[in-house]
Amino acid sequence: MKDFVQTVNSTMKKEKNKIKPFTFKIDIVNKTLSNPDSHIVRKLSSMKGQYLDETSYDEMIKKEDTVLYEVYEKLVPEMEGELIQGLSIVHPGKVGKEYFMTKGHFHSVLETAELYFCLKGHGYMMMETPEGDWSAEELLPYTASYVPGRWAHRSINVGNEDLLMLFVYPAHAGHNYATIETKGFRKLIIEDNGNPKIIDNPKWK
Ligand code: S6P
Ligand code: ZN
Repeated sequence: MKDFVQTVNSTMKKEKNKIKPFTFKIDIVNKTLSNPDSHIVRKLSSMKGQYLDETSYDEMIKKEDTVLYEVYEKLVPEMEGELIQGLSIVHPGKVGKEYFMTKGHFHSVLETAELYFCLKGHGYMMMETPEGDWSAEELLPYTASYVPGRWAHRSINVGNEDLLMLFVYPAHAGHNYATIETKGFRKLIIEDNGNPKIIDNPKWK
């Protein structure tokens, strides 16, 4: 099995008139949410072609299809006005010199924004627009990173422990993964003498 997406709480109907106020607890020790509606697990095999060092990627995957990151979500009706929220956990590690990272995506409704709040770890939010702007925002515990509408986003763990973040985004946003899968991000983050370094992506199209 490659990645998996598990719908944990299938009894919760995602209809506007059924949704009620709720509260949830984030457990940063056990790295989960209380009563998550879904749990996404993404492995190395879902990132083919995304890492610069393809030889290291092939060698790693031959040994094990390592879990790179996980996402727990509290789901709500996928309509304008509602907000999806959840916990993302990017594990520490590297493929060659490049740190573990999420696939990254634009929102299908391009103008929708997102907020990330770092709870634990050290990372960067890599972002870019279709117009060619880019930004890499550092993530440390208790920093919040705002992803404006139009900006593709990818979380990168540059530390030695899990990178935990709470995220909140408009429920109708949707995900466009295809553009990043095809083009990549303009910039990458690699380790250079023990420190993260932002470099141009030579494979960017
Ligand atoms: C969704 C939001 C996050 C990501 C998560 C995993 O809009 O940005 O929940 O889904 O960080 O990243 P990705 O790129 O695999 O969806
Ligand atoms: Zn997003």
